[in-house]
Amino acid sequence: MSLKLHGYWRSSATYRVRIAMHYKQLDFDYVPVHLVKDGGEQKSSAYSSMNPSMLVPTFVDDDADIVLNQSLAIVEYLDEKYPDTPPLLPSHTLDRARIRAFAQDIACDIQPITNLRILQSLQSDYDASSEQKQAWCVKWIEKGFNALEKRLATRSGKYCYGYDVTLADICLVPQVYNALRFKVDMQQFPLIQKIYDNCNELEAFQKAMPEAQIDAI
Ligand SMILES: N[C@@H](CCC(=O)N[C@@H](CS)C(=O)NCC(=O)O)C(=O)O
Repeated sequence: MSLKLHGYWRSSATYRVRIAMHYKQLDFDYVPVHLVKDGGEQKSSAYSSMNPSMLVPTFVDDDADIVLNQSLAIVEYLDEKYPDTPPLLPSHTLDRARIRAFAQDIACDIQPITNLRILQSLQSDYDASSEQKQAWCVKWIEKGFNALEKRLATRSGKYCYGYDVTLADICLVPQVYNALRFKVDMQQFPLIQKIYDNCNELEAFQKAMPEAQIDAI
């Protein structure tokens, strides 16, 4: 198959792209990259020669000789490349900017500080315990979610931005999945929880769930 997504079942950045690809009903091969086994396959020479950032996901289109990293860039590329599929960004400039800002609140300001290599560094460089690492994640996710909950109070409908699925939902759902893993008390965030539940009723979100992937353990 020409389209490939290299990723890891529990990686929230990979999860974003999986949702987008299923939502757009694109055929693709999912290629697992184990982030922990043998020190992490993302650091292998085979993977890092394709993606020197040594992070997942990496999107590959063999037919077009395209290799892309960064989940938001990949999703926006797919949105533009396949205009006959359901859009993930609206046509109105200001709406697009607001949705990108919401997505970046998650992808730039929450997820990166709770990423695997940050947690590994907290442990190896600062001797952080498992409890301290978990507390770190809960702290930054809650801080981010407090802001998102306020934003949703002004603009959400069934989904983050009105009644259509957008890039914002594609970022929110994997971040909530992470929050649940780290045992964040979601009762504090009723709108986020409601949108998470609404999205997960859709087939594309179900197909993209970590537990539905071939590398899930
Ligand atoms: N900003 C990147 C983030 C990529 C990222 O952080 N990926 C994580 C998994 S969600 C990863 O590969 N971690 C491996 C590591 O930390 O060594 C994107 O959106 O694609």
